[in-house]
Amino acid sequence: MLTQTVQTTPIAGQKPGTSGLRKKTAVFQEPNFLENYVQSTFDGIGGVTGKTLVLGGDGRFFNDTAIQIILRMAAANGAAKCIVGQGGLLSTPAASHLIRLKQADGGLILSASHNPGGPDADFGLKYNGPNGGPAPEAVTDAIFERTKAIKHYKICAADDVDLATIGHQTLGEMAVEIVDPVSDYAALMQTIVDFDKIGALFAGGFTMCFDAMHAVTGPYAHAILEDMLGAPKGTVINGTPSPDFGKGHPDPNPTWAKMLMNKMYAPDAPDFGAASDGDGDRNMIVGRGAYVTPSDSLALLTAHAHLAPGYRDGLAGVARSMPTSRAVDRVAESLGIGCFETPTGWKFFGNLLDAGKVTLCGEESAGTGSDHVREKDGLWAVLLWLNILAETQKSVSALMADLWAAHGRCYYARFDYEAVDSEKANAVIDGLRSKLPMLAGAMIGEQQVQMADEFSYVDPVDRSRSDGQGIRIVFEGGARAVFRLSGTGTQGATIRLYLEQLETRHDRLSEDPQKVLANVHDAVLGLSDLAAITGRTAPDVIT
Ligand code: VG1
Ligand code: CO
Repeated sequence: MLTQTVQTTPIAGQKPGTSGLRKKTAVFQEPNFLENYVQSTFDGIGGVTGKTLVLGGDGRFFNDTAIQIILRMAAANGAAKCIVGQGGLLSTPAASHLIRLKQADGGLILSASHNPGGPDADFGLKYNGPNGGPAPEAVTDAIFERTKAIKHYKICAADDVDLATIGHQTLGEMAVEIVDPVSDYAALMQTIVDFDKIGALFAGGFTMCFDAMHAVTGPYAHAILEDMLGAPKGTVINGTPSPDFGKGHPDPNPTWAKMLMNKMYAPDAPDFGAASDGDGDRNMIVGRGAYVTPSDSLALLTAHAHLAPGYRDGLAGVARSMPTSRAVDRVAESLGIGCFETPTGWKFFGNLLDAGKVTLCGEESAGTGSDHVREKDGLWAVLLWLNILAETQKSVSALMADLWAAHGRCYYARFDYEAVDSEKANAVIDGLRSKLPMLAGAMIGEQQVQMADEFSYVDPVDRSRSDGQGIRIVFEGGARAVFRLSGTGTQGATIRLYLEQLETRHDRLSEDPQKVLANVHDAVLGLSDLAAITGRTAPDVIT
């Protein structure tokens, strides 16, 4: 096998964001771009000589080509072994599990998650460490530094690896094992939730629709929901992964999962609906005529997790990202367990999970997970919901009504202003930052500010510090607003505005969220000058 050292020039400014590096596909396809970033990753983690890596992606356009390049580079860099999902497929949680199960040294996940795929859309690459979780900031910083200095990369000349056939092969000196992407993950799920109970639920006529959105969870959902749990064929829709996600936007929210929403709000709606994103780490939960916000879903799972075998002994604690609503805080308090508030992005949960401080964690962006892997896990959340539905024999809307009656309801919405000129987006945040010192105690519209700051996080385990994690404004009376810039977009900047309003009055628990949030919305939008600075009068997406 011929190993080549190819001279190259640094790639400017390729900083991994909230979840790895995300770019337009065409950028990843530029000569040497992927190679430079992969070599920077290998260098940034101290080389891959003798290491075992897990490799797989969500099946989007360029997935297969990129995997062959990465395999040839891993071999040239002296890796001992690569474990690859058959067909190049691995959901993000399944990759996290494989890293842990096989005690690999890390893994590379090819995905731009919920971003669309295709030649004109997005691609991404993420490195996960030996604990199965997204690289912490110290590692992504090291990778970023290498992208600025890289002068050559190593690759070998070899035929393509046969990704279709399960079993063992070699690429030069490197071993390659092609594994079934689903079986180990499915076996893990059987240790966490009660498959017999859920099977009995389906046998009793319970109906469900799972929208895989033409993305990676299709094969997982067909195998687990239909084949193992006995849900009727057709329960899973859009279940074949496609390189451009059927020209869709594989983001499980009411805007993009329209097909599922229409089914769930129709007169003959199934009992339960769910969807997952491009790489299978997100989930959307919807009952018959009842959409559940991700923040509420985290609170509900926290309240009832002990009903599933994997959590029978209770939870050590929970964690949520800062913009996620404080619904879970209220449940955690009633359970007498700790509740941690972290910056956005799953990498911040890793240390808490590793240290055994938390068992469940989640984000407002449809991410929920537990200590079974080190990523958020879409299908796991769906299965835990099913376990709870089977145990309680209640509907989704009845479970939510009970939760709100017990803890109050945190009305919640997120407004996204996408593809904003980066300078203008920064100006909005800078403007808010400059107003922070004057805000405490001030009246904004009809609302009095209790506390306003820019969120900083000190990791309770390794004391690492992350600044600039979003502007938060907390009001007297249970309202809160958060402004932050997205770290996953590929075009300009995305401003996210997160709004929350707690309601504990029992006769006000079924209001229209937008109406309840109108007050805090108008107050903070005025304060931010967002419309004046960006020229945007309405968000692109509300979730
Ligand atoms: C978004 C979400 C964040 C999530 C991240 C990765 O990040 O807000 O909660 O962890 O996507 O999710 P940002 O920086 O754009 O707000 V995934 O499913 O794309 O890996
Ligand atoms: Co995702």
